[in-house]
Amino acid sequence: MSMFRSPWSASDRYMFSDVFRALPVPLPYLSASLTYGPGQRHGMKKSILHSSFDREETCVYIGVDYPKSRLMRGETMDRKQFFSDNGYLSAEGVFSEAEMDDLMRRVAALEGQHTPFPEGDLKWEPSNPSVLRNAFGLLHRDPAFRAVATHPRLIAIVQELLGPNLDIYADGLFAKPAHDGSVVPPHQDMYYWSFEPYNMLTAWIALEDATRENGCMTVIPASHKLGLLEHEQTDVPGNTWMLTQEALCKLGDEIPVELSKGSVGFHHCLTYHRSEPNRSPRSRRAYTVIFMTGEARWTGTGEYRYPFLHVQGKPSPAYQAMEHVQVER
Ligand SMILES: O=C(O)CCC(=O)C(=O)O
Repeated sequence: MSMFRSPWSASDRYMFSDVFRALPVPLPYLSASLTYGPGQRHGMKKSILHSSFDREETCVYIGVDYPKSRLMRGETMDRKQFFSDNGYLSAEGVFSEAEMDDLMRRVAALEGQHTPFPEGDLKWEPSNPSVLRNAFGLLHRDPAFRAVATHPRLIAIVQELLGPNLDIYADGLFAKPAHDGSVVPPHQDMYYWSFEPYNMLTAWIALEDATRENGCMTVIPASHKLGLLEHEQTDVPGNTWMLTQEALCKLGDEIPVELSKGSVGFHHCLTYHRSEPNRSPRSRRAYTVIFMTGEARWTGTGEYRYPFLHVQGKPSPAYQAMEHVQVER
């Protein structure tokens, strides 16, 4: 194994293809994927280019700092591979600050109850009943949320991860007001949902910067590979299930997923995740959209709370069956 530092570290001067061209190996022998971990805030992520370029699996690790604009561009990394290996992915700068500000204004209108909304779709912070903790079914009531949930920039990434046939199962606001936003205990989303196969993901859209201080999500990389684990009931309002102690013991180390405003964190439906209370003076709000593939079948017995939304490609059996089921509103 040889190891050398990139001469372009911390520089924005070269495109990924330039890096490739400059490597001292012929391209046919090079298979590469760009991965990046949590770390620097506001879009500057420490990136590593893993390259396997000869039959002896010699590796070159090159430190490259890619700015936000670079990470946004799909062509520079194998996002599908990263997501399939790790069960999560962060994409920087998918939405603009202005797009997020517009949704934030709409959240504020909901909080002030200036927007008519079914009370059952709103959940308030137990410690502060004037502050929203969750709001569900937003895309069915507000075209601005629907536009973000189905935005081509978002769908392009979801399509990379799940394939071309996409439906939306549900959407919701996950808000943590400054100082008292409450905990979300560790869980796998699939424990809450009634679909097969277990091949769904959540797009967690950061309406504001999400940091360790204000309760960003933490995930355990590759935990989605362990299948559906045992959960037990909690008394946290809105989050009724958490992984059992026994299940938690099987899992590895967790990492925080810090995201700047307008960035999107994706997590697989079996990926362990949780979030801490918000102990900071800054609120942390996220809009989440749950996607399913064209294979998704509904395995539940009850009625659907919200109609599914067909996005593109072949509609799933779950979506098709919905036409025959009364949606409870
Ligand atoms: O926003 C959070 O803190 C938790 C969100 C969550 O559990 C989810 O999106 O599945």
